[in-house]
Amino acid sequence: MRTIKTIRDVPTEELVAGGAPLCAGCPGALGLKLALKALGRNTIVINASGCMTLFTTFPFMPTKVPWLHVAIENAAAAATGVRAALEQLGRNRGVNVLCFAGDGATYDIGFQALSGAVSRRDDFIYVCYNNNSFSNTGVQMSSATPYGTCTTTTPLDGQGSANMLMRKPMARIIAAHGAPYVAQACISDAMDYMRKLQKAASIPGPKFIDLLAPCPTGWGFDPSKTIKIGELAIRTGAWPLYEIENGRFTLNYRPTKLLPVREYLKSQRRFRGISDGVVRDIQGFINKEWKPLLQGSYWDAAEY
Ligand SMILES: Cc1ncc(C[n+]2csc(CCOP(=O)(O)OP(=O)(O)O)c2C)c(N)n1
Ligand code: SF4
Ligand SMILES: [Mg+2]
Repeated sequence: MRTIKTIRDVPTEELVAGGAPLCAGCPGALGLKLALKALGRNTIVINASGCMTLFTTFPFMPTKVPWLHVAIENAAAAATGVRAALEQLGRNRGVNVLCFAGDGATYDIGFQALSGAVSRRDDFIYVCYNNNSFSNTGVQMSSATPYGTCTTTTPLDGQGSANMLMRKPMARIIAAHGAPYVAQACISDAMDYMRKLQKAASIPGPKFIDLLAPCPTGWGFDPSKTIKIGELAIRTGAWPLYEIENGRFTLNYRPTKLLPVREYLKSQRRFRGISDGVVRDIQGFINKEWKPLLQGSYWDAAEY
């Protein structure tokens, strides 16, 4: 694994071949490609059922590293098993065990397995590619779906409201388990994401990265805009980039001024029709969250 400091260090070798039957502009596909560039060939991928499972529709196998497709509930439990098997075989050294799972699999259906594996201090990297919904089955709300978002199970109610629940603060929940490395990243900042992956790989124990993955199909934007939408999420403060290393919080993107969140919301059909009041609520949540974040008081920040 070559350390990536600048873009020149990024390997040109592709460990994911083209031609997978995912949507154009798919953020999960990009997240996986970048993960394998950062972690290299000595990686075993464990995938929970979701959109990324389409990568490996039998008999096609586009990844040049081993790929274990498991049920939606148990990616982290499978990581425990893979690590134990590697140990028994004496082939443990330098191998990255990478769970690559959606937000539905992570925040909801596979949460118990993840919590257990982190509590046991098993050695794996867990990337949640977070497209804010159960996309593969028709864009249903998950507990990663932010307040104010329309999904097929939280449609507009006629008064400009949609999902009225706050998302689970998953990075914070895993940090509270005592995981040695936890981060939020976004596919639009590839260098930050790959740096985080390499740092995670250098630390023993459970590592968790919540990767914002703007999904053209589920969020309603043109597939050419995936990176742009991720940038807007970062620059409006809707998705802060940070890492928590052995309890030490670092904010990775500190803007002089955040863009108004309306810029982010108006770029996607999933927010079309929400009322000005809901937009004001969201801006209020972000303003409230960023005050403590900028002062380094992570645990005082209620996340949007
Ligand atoms: C126990 C169980 N419930 C439901 C499903 C059906 N299912 C397959 S993929 C999927 C969506 C997963 O959502 P997420 O983890 O966010 O991944 P995404 O589809 O967004 O990539 C669901 C609900 C399943 N495979 N197993
Ligand atoms: S629905 Fe979204 S996450 Fe799923 S394959 Fe399409 S773009 Fe990718
Ligand atoms: Mg999802």
